[in-house]
Amino acid sequence: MSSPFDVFITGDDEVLDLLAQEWARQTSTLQLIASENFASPAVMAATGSVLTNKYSEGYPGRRYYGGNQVVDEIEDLARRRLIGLFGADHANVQPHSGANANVAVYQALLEPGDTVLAMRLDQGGHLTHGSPASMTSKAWNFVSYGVTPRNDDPAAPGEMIDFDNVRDMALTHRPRMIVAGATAYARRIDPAPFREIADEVGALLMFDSAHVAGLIAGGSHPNPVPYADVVTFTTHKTLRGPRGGAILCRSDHAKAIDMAVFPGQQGGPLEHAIAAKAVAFREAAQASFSTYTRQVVANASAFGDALAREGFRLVSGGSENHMVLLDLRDFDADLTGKVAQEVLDRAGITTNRNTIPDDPRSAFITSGLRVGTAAETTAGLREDEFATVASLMARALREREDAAKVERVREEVAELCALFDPYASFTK
Ligand code: DSN
Repeated sequence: MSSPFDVFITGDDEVLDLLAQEWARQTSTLQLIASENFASPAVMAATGSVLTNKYSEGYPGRRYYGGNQVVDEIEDLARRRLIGLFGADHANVQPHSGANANVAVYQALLEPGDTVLAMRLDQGGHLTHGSPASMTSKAWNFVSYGVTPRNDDPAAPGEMIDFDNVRDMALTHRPRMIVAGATAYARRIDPAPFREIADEVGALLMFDSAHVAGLIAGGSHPNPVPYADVVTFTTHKTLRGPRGGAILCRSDHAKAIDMAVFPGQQGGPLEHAIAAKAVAFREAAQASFSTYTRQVVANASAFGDALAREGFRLVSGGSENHMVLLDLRDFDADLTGKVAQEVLDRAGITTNRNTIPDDPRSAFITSGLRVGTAAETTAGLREDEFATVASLMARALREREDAAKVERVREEVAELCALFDPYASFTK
């Protein structure tokens, strides 16, 4: 069956067939990748709109091409809605991705070689937080902070951002910028202590809220805008918009940020994506979106509890956002993240392997698995269903050598998915 969104793709059976396969995959298997979601039909329609035809290098009122009267209004609308959602001075909605947004901020506010203090990739940070594999580490001098050591006492869980380490590193290295925010970290990130440390050493503060932007917009997580000089994020994770990025900043950084995005990093903006961002920002301002984000967080907490009951160790002992980071070694010392991801794929449960703090295995193999609740909460799953998903995951992984048993899990997953149409909630 084709997706209802493919109606205008006629006469191209190869693409139609592949889209139908992907529609079937997304709707008959469980989407647990923490950085994914189901965008609304309105977001998808805007993404596929006539705006894809237009070139509009520059910014509203200052374009290098003619014919941008309507596009100017679209981009202004997106900026206004975004500023309204988070309360910032200035918004740039042109970044094609979160990585572009981060690099544009570095380019805008740093000189080549400046020191930046950010979370290390293997402790939960992002590639653009100065990973050796990223160009960011070649252009700027990244030093890193991490999380506290593992502590299995539930009253004082470890593997939380180590603010003593952040402060020590800041005092030692005197960075020009501190980056808060993470990509594989299941706890709430409080912007206030980052601001205090940044002020103590005279550093700028950038908050990368790619994962939690939707939780912030929905009021389920603290808003970093009053604390940070710049906030970056992606629009397609918990925020549930089109794939893309955005930047919020204080007015004194606005000109430099805009110049760094265009012409510094990018050429023509994707105005169809910007229209879709505008749609998503309006959706995120509704009361129903706050309800959704509260459920995302409640689901992740319940999912983590259920996974712990199945014998998985939760990195940091729990979840306060939309994700759970699992250490697989307590469940099965021989089970790697790579094998777990592959087995779960066969069982119709889509996840991603992830390094965990102090992981003895490589980033390609890993001892961890990251799961998230944003997408399947959109589809309507609640705490009870996430407990069922935890037991399906555990069964598939325990019985991974028995293809028939893994196939039985896949059938049960399909039965569960058949009860939860990800697009039903948008038509209620
Ligand atoms: N790597 C993406 C994620 O899944 O978190 C962020 O860029």
